[in-house]
Amino acid sequence: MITETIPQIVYDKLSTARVIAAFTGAGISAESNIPTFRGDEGIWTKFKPEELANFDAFMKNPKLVWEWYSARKKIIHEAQPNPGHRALAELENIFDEVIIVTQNIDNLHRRAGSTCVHELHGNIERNYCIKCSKTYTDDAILSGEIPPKCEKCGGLVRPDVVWFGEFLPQDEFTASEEAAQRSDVFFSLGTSGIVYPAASIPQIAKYSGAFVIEINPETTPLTEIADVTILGKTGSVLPEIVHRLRSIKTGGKQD
Ligand code: BJW
Ligand code: ZN
Repeated sequence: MITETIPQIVYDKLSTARVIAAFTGAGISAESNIPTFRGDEGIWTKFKPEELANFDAFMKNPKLVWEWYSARKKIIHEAQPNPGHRALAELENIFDEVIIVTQNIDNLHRRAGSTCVHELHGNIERNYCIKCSKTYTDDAILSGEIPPKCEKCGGLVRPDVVWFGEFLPQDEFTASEEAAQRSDVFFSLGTSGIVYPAASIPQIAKYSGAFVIEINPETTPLTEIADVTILGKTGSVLPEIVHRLRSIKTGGKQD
């Protein structure tokens, strides 16, 4: 079902659910003014992913890649969680278990208060040396020369994010697969659903029997497997769901 309003079945399924999983992409942070990747406003209309988001590009031109990441670190550092992030964090007060599986590198779910977050594509606030793996905070990196060099071995330091052609962190991916398998209701939120293997997570949820709810202003390849696609922004739709759900759980005393 594709709809612009929230159908009753969403509340019916949530009312009996115990384990909730939410798979998120750049769209959930768009309302925090962090640009998405694809689409008219996406950063990849201006920058080519093959020139910036892979290891060969980094080795060929570390300064260019680092300038791009430094600018994005600044935007993300200054961003605040929006009502969509906060509504997901709020779900922890309603359900036994809420697991966030995110493709985002911006840390906004944790900053909004979510306590169980699996990051499939890394975290832009972390950095590590490509030679000896020593880790660095942003404070240590952004105050020095660009591209940064490791103080221990002189190797190049890179942001701890997953580029094209690189493996996803195995433990995070396994935990995400398990969350998808165990969830009663699974949300797919603000993602184009075209980057693999991350995009296989909603499919695992669907084939494991979860009720899949997609929220996105546009349909995506994941619309095909979603039980309900709500065409809208996560920053408006999620708070509405949470508000109504709280009211149902408290027997209408909140309305
Ligand atoms: C809103 C909204 C609002 C807007 N509310 N919604 C051919 C076929 C299949 C696979 C491949 C292939 N060729 C290569 C591959 C593999 C490749 C891949 O999937 N490529 C496809 C793009 C074709 N994958 C990989 O390389 C992965 N690794 C891998 O496969 O390893 C195995 C391997 C190892 C060795 C050799 C070969 C294979 C790694 C993928 C890493 C992705 N990394 C990035 C960059 C992270 C770092 C950084 O940020 O700089 O991760 S790419 C980028 O895309 C980022 C995102 O996490 C990811 C997904 O994007 P997302 O989140 O979906 O954002 P958008 O912009 O696409 O969509 C936003 C959505 O929000 C839209 O739908 C809007 O409508 C919506 N929206 N406002 C709700 N308010
Ligand atoms: Zn080093």
